Amino acid sequence: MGKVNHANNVKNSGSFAAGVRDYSEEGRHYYSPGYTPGEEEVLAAFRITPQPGVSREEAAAAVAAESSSGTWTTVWSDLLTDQARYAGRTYRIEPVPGNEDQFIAYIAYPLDLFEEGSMANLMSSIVGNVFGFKAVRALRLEDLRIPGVLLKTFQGPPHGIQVERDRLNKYGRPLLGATMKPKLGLSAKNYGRVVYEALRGGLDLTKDDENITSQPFMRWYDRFSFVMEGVKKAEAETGERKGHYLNVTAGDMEEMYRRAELAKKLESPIIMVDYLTVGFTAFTSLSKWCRENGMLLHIHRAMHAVMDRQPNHGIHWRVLAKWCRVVGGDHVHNGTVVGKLEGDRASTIGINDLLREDSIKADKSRGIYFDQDWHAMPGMFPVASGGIHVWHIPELLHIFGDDVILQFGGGTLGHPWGSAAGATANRVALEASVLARNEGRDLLAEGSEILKEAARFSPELKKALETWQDIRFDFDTVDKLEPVQ
Ligand code: RUB
Ligand code: CA
Repeated sequence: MGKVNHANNVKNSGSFAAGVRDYSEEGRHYYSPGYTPGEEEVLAAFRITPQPGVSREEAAAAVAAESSSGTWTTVWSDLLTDQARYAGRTYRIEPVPGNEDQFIAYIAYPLDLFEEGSMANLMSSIVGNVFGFKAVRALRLEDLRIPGVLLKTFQGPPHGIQVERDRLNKYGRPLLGATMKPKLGLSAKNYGRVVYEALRGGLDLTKDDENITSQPFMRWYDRFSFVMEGVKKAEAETGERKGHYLNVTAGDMEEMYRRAELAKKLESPIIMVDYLTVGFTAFTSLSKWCRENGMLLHIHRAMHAVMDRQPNHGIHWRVLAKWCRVVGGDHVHNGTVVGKLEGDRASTIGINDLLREDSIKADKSRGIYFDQDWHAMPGMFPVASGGIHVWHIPELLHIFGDDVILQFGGGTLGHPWGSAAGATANRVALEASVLARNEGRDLLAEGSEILKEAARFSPELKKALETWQDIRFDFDTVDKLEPVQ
């Protein structure tokens, strides 16, 4: 038995587990340069950093093998099936400009490898054991093309952008929201009051923060009741539809359904879930419940940075975002570009399109490796949230366009005159920016002018502009796209 060799045409090129397996004959499927993937295959782009001494071809073949049908040694039972049919194939290898240690491997997986409608199964294959594989120092899933035949076995967003606009009766502008603060510690009655103040001041939607569930200081039943009292009062006073994302995240599925049922009974238009911390199977069940019960679903992405922030290891956010649309949310956080949290500009805009459009073309300058058609799956609202305030509004409108939810937590509740004034300031700034854009003005060049003009008629906006005049988050991005060659 020779050295491990995952590719028959790179004989004995590596030795990360010498003598364990000779892939020379049966392993040829895992490394098939020039192979043309079929329309029905799942395609992955992995950033691979091999161990010293392991060739690119061998590392790529090893990743393809471990994430599909192979294992570390030859097993007699391989001969009982057709390995050619079930192997993942590396069909292309690309260098990473400016980084000799890494390369991109494109792998095609046959449709046969995946169960219909199971994100858990897809993940266990493609981002499963392979991430701990010793032959690679680091591994990152940059993008994943899900073929139409597999995509259509998933539900997708319970309702989507157009249905939400119709239900809320709001058109032609971004929706305006806010995360309620302090995140933890308010009693239910005070919390409901904070919601009411923000909504009556001009917001469309308010939101539980990711870690509010049912703590001793505010159990979920009381929170839901007082919040909906606030929502209804604000609706009655303003004559507009309003909503609050009631977080139903809980320790088990039965409890999540119980909370969702109360939200429905109280006529909340929307609930929310932390889709990564509850897990994809729980998320799938809740998403189906939302479609069946006419409930909108907001998705918080708490924990995403654990998986997506390291540039050389983990799962890129664009993949986690795609999985969110596949399984089904109506909104998902996608960063702000300008705010307090990490997010490269071109990449964030590319992901907005992946969330909203019917079909997206591969474009490496935006980090998109594959064409992705959504086959009539509704689009989701990206949510821009995290350290944004009124000065950012013209630029946010320029970056995101109309189909976005702009959420100002600190930027609403931090207004010196209270959250109703903070909400009014943001609503006036947003409507003035939309009007200016529709009149053909340049939001980037004239943004400050547009806001200052509007502030002449809005003391709340004037005060907000003074308060957040010098607050910026000018830090270097950790996870940058490399230049396209
Ligand atoms: C917003 C907030 C949200 C984050 C989520 O508070 O705490 O949980 O925006 O992050 P504030 P992301 O508006 O006061 O900063 O949107 O990147 O997932
Ligand atoms: Ca938060």
